[in-house]
Amino acid sequence: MGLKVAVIGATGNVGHEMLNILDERQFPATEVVAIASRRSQGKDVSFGDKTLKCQALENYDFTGTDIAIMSAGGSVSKEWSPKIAAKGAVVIDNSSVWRTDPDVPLIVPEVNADALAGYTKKNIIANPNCSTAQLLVALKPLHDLAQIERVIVSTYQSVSGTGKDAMDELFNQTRAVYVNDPIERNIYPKQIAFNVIPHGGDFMEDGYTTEEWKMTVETKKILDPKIKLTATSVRVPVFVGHGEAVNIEFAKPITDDEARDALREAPGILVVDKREDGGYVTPVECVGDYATFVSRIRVDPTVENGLALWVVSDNLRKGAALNAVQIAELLNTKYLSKAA
Ligand code: 11C
Repeated sequence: MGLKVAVIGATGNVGHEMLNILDERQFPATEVVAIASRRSQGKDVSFGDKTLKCQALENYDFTGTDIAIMSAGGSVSKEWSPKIAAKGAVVIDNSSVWRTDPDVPLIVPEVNADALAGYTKKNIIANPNCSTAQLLVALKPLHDLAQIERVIVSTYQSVSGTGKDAMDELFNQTRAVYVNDPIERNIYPKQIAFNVIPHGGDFMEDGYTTEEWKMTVETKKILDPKIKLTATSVRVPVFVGHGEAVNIEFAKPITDDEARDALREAPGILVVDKREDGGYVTPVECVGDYATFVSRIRVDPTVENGLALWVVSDNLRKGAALNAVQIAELLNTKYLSKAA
């Protein structure tokens, strides 16, 4: 017997990919239910070759639901995850509200699958921020090899990380530049078309943004609390696919060849690293893919035991929907399997 799965936030960018990925990976569900806000009740969403009608979160009875995969934002999750969990469904939540809760495992299956066992405390599992998920898939095999001490990350984050309205803003501003119309801004504080904005999330007192802070605390919780990480999050005029320039300092010596070999063997990674024009992966090439791509692997000679690399992945997939579905798969095979 399979599972009953609810996808909450089914009309959003990530919800759409969750439904696609559940179908693509043939998740063993007997029933998949699409759930959205009351405003989207009755709206059609695609699930493989089927169409699902969205049901309103407020009216839906979660009794009998096994897994609720949620991407509906922090305030909805804060209110609804405990209510859904109390009905017996395990919630896999894509927002940031549960990630630092010590009673909620924060999981990247390729990195810390064993931590999933702790989900029974609240019946809630957190999915990391998109920029953290792809980074940690790449850091894990290198940490196993030579023990990471410090990481410096600069992100190149696509506008789909902000949501559908931000994708429209990039499209409309780009068009406006070409036809010489006034540039309208509703989502970002500065023009995003033909520009980059060194700001993701909200500003904190120390000058970092929440987007940068999340990478630090999530890396500590998922991979190793001893790792020091500093990030600069930058929004770029790309629709889908987050890039990251990463500098890593290790406790032990490591060569670029050793790093490349370890990354090639690691789950979820594709190494594309030819030292020639175009011998690396860019965001547009990773759209729709499951992999985290690693390119430009080289020694950083400015520190002892240093490496520099480029990491890119589909932020709506490994950064959100795919990671959530992988957690659901792990939950099913290790803890919930109803197989006869
Ligand atoms: C972005 N990473 O690209 C964000 C989106 O904490 O899940 C997801 C924010 C989060 O803007």
